[in-house]
Amino acid sequence: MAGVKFRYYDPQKIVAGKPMREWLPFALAWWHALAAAGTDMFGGDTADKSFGAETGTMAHARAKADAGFALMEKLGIEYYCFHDRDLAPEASELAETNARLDEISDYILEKSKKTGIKALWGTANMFSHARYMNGAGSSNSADVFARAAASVKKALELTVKLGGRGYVFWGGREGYDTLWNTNTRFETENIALLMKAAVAYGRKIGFTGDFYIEPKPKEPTKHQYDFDAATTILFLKQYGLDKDFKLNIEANHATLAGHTFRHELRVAADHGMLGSIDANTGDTLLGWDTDEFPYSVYDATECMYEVIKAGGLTGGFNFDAKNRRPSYTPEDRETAFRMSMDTFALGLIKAAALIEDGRIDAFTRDRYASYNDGIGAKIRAGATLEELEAYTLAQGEPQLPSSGKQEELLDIVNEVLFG
Ligand code: XUL
Ligand code: CO
Repeated sequence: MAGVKFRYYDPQKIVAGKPMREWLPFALAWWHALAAAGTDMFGGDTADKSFGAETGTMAHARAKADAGFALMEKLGIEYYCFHDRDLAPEASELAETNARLDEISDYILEKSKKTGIKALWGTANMFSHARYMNGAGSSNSADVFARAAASVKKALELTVKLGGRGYVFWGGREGYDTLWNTNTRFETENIALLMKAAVAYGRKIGFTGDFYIEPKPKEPTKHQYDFDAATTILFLKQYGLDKDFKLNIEANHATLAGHTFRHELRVAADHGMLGSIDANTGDTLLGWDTDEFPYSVYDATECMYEVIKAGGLTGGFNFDAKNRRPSYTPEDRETAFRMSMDTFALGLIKAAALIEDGRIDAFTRDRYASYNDGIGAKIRAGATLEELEAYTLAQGEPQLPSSGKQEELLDIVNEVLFG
């Protein structure tokens, strides 16, 4: 039971036909909540994330798990997301690295059994180590590709063991910095081969969840292959991966790609591929991935409108977010989660109210009324150019389309949101 007082989040409250907790499976990101301590390009840690143990040790790995579960229990968060590297420090040999992962996942599994808190998704960190300087699946080195595959294998095993709903590929360095040294076609084929091998192994060991790609256009590479939702969907369809994969849409990645968060959600949903969400926000004045805790009720309302229309997520809402560097206390951490959970809860309430109000949906539906019958119905059935020319010659020039009424719709949104 959550020990935190929320203003809007009430897990059992029914909104749009389902309890809030079913619409909003919140998750804690192990890397931000339990590791990131404020270091940036210009300065070191401000927060203390040692949790009473020496960092880089297995004792610290256990202390992180203890702190993570305590925080999730307090907040009533039922899921967490992890990279292999977040759980236990890497050793010099793969066998020892894997043994450490076995040990810590046994420890986490015990906590999971006691609390019911499970993994939302797992992934392999294939971007931090120097070996991945040119990517993992897209590396020019076949040995690095093989090493990455070994990490994916282990991370999939961990995901299944920890009850994960999904497995994520974020192509951290799966991109290029210059086309002068890059065979883009070869690299994308290899990324697809790594993903195909992952699907085959995952299904073999009983992973029934979704694989996700998390699009991001750049950073750390100049260009990343999984640039945005549309690019990623094309890639998945081209390589026959679209039945096993969906998308994990991150708000800050959307804006880096020059889209709104809502646009990326809509594109994914239009293709039946909206799987999960990395809930955070960027800063319009900063051109990088600042991973801030989401606070905009307007953005959250737009998000939840798309999620309700899509019928919900197979994944959840992973707070891929960290406190600002000067907000470094444990209390700040708790407040950040509480504030963002309330933001999405209020977004859900307001999105449901917009749908219930019905004016916007009715307007959008009626805007296309000219396709309901007559020539419009013929177009929808696949009219030829000759037929359409004959129609226009007989009919004369068309009238202007009906007004988009954008300002009126924005006014309705304000009215529903703010009264
Ligand atoms: C990086 C990012 C990652 C992924 C998981 O921008 O979002 O943390 O979510 O690798
Ligand atoms: Co992310």
